[in-house]
Amino acid sequence: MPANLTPDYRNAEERYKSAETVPDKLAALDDMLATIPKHKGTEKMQADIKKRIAKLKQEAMKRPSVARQASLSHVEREGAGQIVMVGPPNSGKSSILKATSNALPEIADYHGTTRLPQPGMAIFENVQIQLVDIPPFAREFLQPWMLNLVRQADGVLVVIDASDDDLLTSIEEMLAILKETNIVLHHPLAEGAPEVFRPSVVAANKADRPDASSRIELAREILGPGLPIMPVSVLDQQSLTALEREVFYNVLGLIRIYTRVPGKKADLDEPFVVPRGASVVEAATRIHKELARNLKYAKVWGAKVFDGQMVPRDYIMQDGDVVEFHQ
Ligand SMILES: Nc1nc2c(ncn2[C@@H]2O[C@H](COP(=O)(O)OP(=O)(O)O)[C@@H](O)[C@H]2O)c(=O)[nH]1
Ligand SMILES: [Mg+2]
Repeated sequence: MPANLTPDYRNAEERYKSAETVPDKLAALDDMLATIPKHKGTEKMQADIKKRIAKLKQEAMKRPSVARQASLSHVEREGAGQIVMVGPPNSGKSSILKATSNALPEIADYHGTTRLPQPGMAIFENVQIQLVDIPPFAREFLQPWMLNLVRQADGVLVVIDASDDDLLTSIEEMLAILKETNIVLHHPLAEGAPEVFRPSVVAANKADRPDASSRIELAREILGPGLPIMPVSVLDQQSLTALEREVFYNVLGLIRIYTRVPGKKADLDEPFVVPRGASVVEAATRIHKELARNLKYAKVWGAKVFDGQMVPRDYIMQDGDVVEFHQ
């Protein structure tokens, strides 16, 4: 054995091989580096260990949200709004999170891979929406903190599996759980909204699979008009973009506006996100309180006005409006 590896080193190496989490792997690699005999014969091995440490650290940086889990019942809100994903096992919640965001969730073809809330930022054009993946919304997996997250989030994305013959059974189970826990999911623009509800939409995922559309029709019947279904597939980018759009505009009820300094071009990469229905003065308040206080009028470039039209303080902002505030 040219390297003369010590039992301590071998022990650390064993721990590295069997480690399942990033922190465990990192700890084992650190021990390997500390215990490896330092001589010419192990130089390559030392370099290799350092490389693995650097790579893991970089990976860990890409998922800061996992490390920041202070308590399961609360996920710190980031971006324009927080959407929690609710659905039966295997419907593709983790896959949707992965396809729309920078998160690296575990995806496996067995039930209940996700045991912790797993947030990621979905990038819809130029805004970020936080998607939180949680364990399956089925009796077998249900935990109280999951309900708390659903109650606290800005909106709910229900993900059902359009390839599953037991689709209706799992929807019924989910609806029963919601009923028992007094959580009402409803689309904000759908008729018959109760006074208190969680703004929601349903994604029927795996729409690429055979017979998906007939299953979706059956699902529409049990979910009713209050919870409209959007067919999606993680294999179809357009369907995911349409879903993000729906979540941003309708579930979260948000629009994007851009500001412009007189004589300069608007920065169309830096939207301000404001609630749908916000007036010029309300939008100004969100951007800067001082700005709103001294606001006299604004000039707006957008779909409902002619270019640079002077509008009063109570003009209702439209998505994509460019606004120049005047004091
Ligand atoms: N054909 C197809 N398979 C999908 C789609 N979305 C997810 N899957 C597969 O369905 C399985 C379960 O997905 P996963 O994201 O782990 O489901 P989760 O339990 O809801 O998180 C995995 O094998 C995925 O590859 C989809 O849109 N189309
Ligand atoms: Mg999952």
